[in-house]
Amino acid sequence: MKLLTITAKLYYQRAVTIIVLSILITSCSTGLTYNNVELSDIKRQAIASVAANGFEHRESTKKELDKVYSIYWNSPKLNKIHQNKTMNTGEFFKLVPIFTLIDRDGDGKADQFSYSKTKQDKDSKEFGFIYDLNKDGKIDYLVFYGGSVMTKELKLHWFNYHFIDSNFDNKFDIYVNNGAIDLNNDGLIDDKNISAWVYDRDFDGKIDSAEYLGTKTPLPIPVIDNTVLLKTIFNNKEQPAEKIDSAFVGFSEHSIFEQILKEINSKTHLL
Ligand SMILES: [Ca+2]
Ligand SMILES: [Ca+2]
Ligand SMILES: [Ca+2]
Ligand SMILES: [Ca+2]
Repeated sequence: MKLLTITAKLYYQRAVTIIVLSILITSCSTGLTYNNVELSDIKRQAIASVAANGFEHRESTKKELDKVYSIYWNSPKLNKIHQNKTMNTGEFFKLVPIFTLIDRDGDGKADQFSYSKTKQDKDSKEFGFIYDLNKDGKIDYLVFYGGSVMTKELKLHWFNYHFIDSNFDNKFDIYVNNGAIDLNNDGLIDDKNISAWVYDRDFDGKIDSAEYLGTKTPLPIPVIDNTVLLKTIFNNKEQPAEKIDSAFVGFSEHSIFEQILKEINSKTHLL
């Protein structure tokens, strides 16, 4: 009788141990992997590798975070961790008033945001991926979806925009058109690696300098009175360059992207 009780106790303890272990294993692993690496590790490693990169290495930072963007974009999980009416006003937000934060890798923290017409809308093109490079709990690097453009080889290429807060003061000071540049104005992108970079180097909210990178040598773009003329695929022969100012690139207060950054950063507990 005693032996039976001891055996039963042992079985009970073993069963409890197995249950506890499997709970622990399940909670440690999201199961979302890419090439056998956990998605959250891919993001963490990318941030660790680019966080120490200075301004000189901005192109490699861009490439690294683009890689994370496409891996996450192709991952199946779309876990909404916040969804509500936007706190922002203005024409853009009236069209897409629902603000959503999405966890793509299952670590409970937001990797993506979107603005959509309704809560059920799954096809909103107004979305981007977010990074906190200096790990202060605030987003300082945002990659916004652009759309598809045609390459010289007549292949589709998905381009995007990078918005960067390089001095971590919660305001963007670098804007990148990443992959929709058409320097010879033939209606096709010259090279998907060519990007236009626009800078506010003294952080006063106004554009100071700009250049094309990804060309043989950097090509400076003139800045006149807080505006630059960018040769993008969206222009035509009559209007060969797109005139953009500090509001367009998200530098000045109340610009759409400043407001987006503020809204994302107001959800500190989800970042
Ligand atoms: Ca996450
Ligand atoms: Ca940050
Ligand atoms: Ca800044
Ligand atoms: Ca400036």
